[in-house]
Parts: sequence; C-alpha cells; structure tokens
Amino acid sequence: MAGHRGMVGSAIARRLAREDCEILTATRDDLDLMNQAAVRAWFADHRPDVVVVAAAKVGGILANDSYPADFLYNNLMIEANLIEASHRADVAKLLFLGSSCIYPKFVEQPIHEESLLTGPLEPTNEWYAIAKIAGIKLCQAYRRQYGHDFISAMPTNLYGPGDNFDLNTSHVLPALIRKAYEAKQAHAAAIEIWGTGTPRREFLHVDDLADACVLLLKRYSHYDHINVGSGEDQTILDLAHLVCEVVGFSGDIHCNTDKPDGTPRKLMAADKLRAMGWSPAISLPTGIAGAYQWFLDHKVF
Ligand code: GFB
Repeated sequence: MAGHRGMVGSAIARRLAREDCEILTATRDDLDLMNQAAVRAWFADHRPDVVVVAAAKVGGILANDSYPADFLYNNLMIEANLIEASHRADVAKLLFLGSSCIYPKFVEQPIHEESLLTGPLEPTNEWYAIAKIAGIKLCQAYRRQYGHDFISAMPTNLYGPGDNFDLNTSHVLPALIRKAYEAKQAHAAAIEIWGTGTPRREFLHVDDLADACVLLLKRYSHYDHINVGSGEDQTILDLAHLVCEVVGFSGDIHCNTDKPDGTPRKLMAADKLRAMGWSPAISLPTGIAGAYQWFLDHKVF
C-alpha cells in the first residue's frame, strides 16, 4: 500500500483490514518513493503480492496551478518507480489510482472512459493530468509487454476523513467546511468562495472509493482504465449552501471571480463499475456531516 497516510490510502487500508491479507506499508521517513533505488530495494526485501498506488502529490485548483513542476515531476517519479519496481518484483496485481481531470476540458458529459486523449486538458491541472495519464499508460505498457495484471481506476473528486483543510492547497469541499466553521465562530456576515460558483463537480466519499478499489482488485483485470463516480453533480454554489447548512452557518456566500473556475463540469459515467455490482453507499449530506465531525475532532487547523 503506497500512500497509506493520505486520505485515499488510509481509507483503502481501513477497508483492506476487513479482508484476509497482510498490509505492508512504509512511512515517508523509511522510504522516499521518488528514489528509484530505494523503491527497488524495498520491493526486493518485502516482495508484495499486490500493490495499490495511492501515493501522489495532490491538491486543489490553486495548488495545481501554483506548483506545476511539483505536480508533474513528483507524480511521474512516484508512479514510475512503483510500477517499474512492481514489474521487477513480479507483483501479481497492481491498482493505479488517477483522477477525473485526465479527461479533456470540454468533453461530452457524462464522461466515458473512451474520451481519454480526445481533446485539450484544463490548463490549471494539466500537469497533474499528464502525470496521471502517464500512469495509465505505464500500466497498459507493462501489461502489453510483460503480461502483468496492472489496472487503473479514475475516481471523481473525493472527500472524507483525513482530508487536507489548508485553504491554500485543499480541494473545495474541505475548504468550504473550514470557511463555514470559521465564519460561524467569528459571527461573520459572509464566506467567500472562489470563482463564479457555476462549475459543476461530482463528489464521492473516500470510503465508497475504497469499496470500489477492493472490488476492482478482486475482479477487474483489463487493459482499459475504469471510472469511479457517484453519478451526481451540483454547482459549487449549491455545494457551498449544503456545507453551510451542515455546519450551521447562515450568512451570505460571496463569489470571488478573481479566482479560477477550472473545468466547467466533469461528471463521470461509471456504468462499467456499476455493472460489476458496485454503487456508492454514502449520500453527500451524510458524508459532509461525517467530514465536518472529523474536522472538529482532529482540529487540523
Ligand atoms: O476542488 P477544487 O480545488 O478542484 O475546486 P478541481 C473545485 C471548484 O471549486 C473550482 C471552486 O471551481 C474552484 O474555483 N472553489 C470555490 C474552491 N471555493 C473554493 C475554495 O475555497 N477552495 C478550492 N480549492 N476551490 C482539482 C484538480 O480540480 O481536482 C486536480 O486541480 C484534481 O488536478 C482534483 O483532479 C480532484 O475540481 O477544479
């Protein structure tokens, strides 16, 4: 399990704890995933049967736009080292996790897997997207050349326990939770959201993603990547209203149009995964309430 300290990796580790398996992990201090020799040596020592690539440099729209070199280079290094080391160690199954931002900015909705590489990417996150597309291609190349069972799943926007609540680097949902909470504490008149509030986003609770990952590890064995989405999206302004309701902030919501909107919409078609029997169990209001409780319990601000 690579990335077990992150929101996604820790959710998958929690879910895998219910399966008959031993979970191998390494902390960042023990193993630098950007160091090829160290990654190869770790794989030679530990000989994992299955690898989940949930390690990545991630962040929201502003972080992606501000640190293009880090988002491209770090993610390329991490995934290339893990996938190549898995090949050398003859790993039986590898699951690589990407993101819905791999698809073109203006693409037919809902987005099917076949839309990959059919048009230009959203500029704010093209660096991350290119790295994630390279990860899909690495899995496909190692499958084609060496016959390895390396698969890729592309989740929609995720949220849940263990999220990043730093306003400069976070995704929108944790940012809104924090903004609404702080405004409520300060008896402020309004919160500010970035952009026009009109972009639409689809959200999936990370525990639902973890269920999908375990299903895919057991039953999916294909060259093509597969989408993981809830099937529902809403505008950022509607999301902000929902978060304010959960948190109990009843002030105004102001849109700061100096900040970017990013891609207008990225609703995934997850028909392939649903045909395998998966569907999300956690509704958005329930999931936001849980994420807010996690935020309060962990005082991560
Ligand atoms: O979640 P987010 O940062 O990422 O932003 P993306 C989603 C939308 O929410 C954008 C708006 O239209 C933002 O402008 N937004 C409103 C805010 N208020 C805020 C705020 O306070 N903080 C943030 N962060 N956004 C990322 C990509 O895109 O999504 C990554 O950059 C990755 O590559 C990830 O794919 C899942 O959905 O726009």
